[in-house]
Amino acid sequence: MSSQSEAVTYDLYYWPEIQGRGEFVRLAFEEAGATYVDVARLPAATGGGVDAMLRLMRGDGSALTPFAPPFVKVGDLVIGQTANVLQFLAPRLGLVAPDETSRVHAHQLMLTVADLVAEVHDTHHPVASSLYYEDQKEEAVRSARIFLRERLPKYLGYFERLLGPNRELGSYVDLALFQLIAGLRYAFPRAMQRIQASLPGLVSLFDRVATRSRIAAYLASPRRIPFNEKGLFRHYPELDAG
Ligand SMILES: N[C@@H](CCC(=O)N[C@@H](CS)C(=O)NCC(=O)O)C(=O)O
Repeated sequence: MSSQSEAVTYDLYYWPEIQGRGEFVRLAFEEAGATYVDVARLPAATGGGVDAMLRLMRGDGSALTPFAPPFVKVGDLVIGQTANVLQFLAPRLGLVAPDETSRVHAHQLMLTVADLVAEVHDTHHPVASSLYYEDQKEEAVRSARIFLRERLPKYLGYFERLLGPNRELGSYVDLALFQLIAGLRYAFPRAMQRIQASLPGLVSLFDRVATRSRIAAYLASPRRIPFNEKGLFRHYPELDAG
């Protein structure tokens, strides 16, 4: 895969205190060694902060206004939707083979990752995103139980079959699968202990991505925000049916 990294600076806009969906984009930048600014994590005095992000989301008429973060700004271009952002960035960062089939298949898989991510979110917010977890805990317990029993093994089994033993997909989707496993292990340690026993390909991919030099350096740096209970992958022991 030839790297087409350009000497450009990418502005990433995402919530500053969580990994969330923004982490899929951060990992791509980090793996490529790209120059990027995590705008909302900078002080407002230097043009950063959440307000800078919200200003772009209100729209100023010069770019297609994104509905929600993460989004990326390159020059005048503003691009939203995680999978779409990665589809745009990957050829520029050398994170996908340049042929059409490779790009379309990587995008297809990233959209499947996005579907799974939405279901993970719905385990702790099954009724409404606007309600507190505590106000939908009963439904969350039920939702998480079914997710862990039926949906998660189905999704991960699918990715495992694609990977085969000791293989990588060879695109940014490998980074996304790494992040999925990291997040799922944080949120559901007991259930993942059981489920991952039949996922040797994904476990091996996780280990190998974690030790890639740029990713290892990133994970050890303060740029990697720790998982927490404000993000996408939340650890609530009552949701982690073993
Ligand atoms: N489908 C979008 C979902 C974006 C999304 O839900 N972003 C969250 C943070 S991870 C958000 O801030 N949503 C605000 C909202 O939905 O009102 C994507 O994959 O990027």
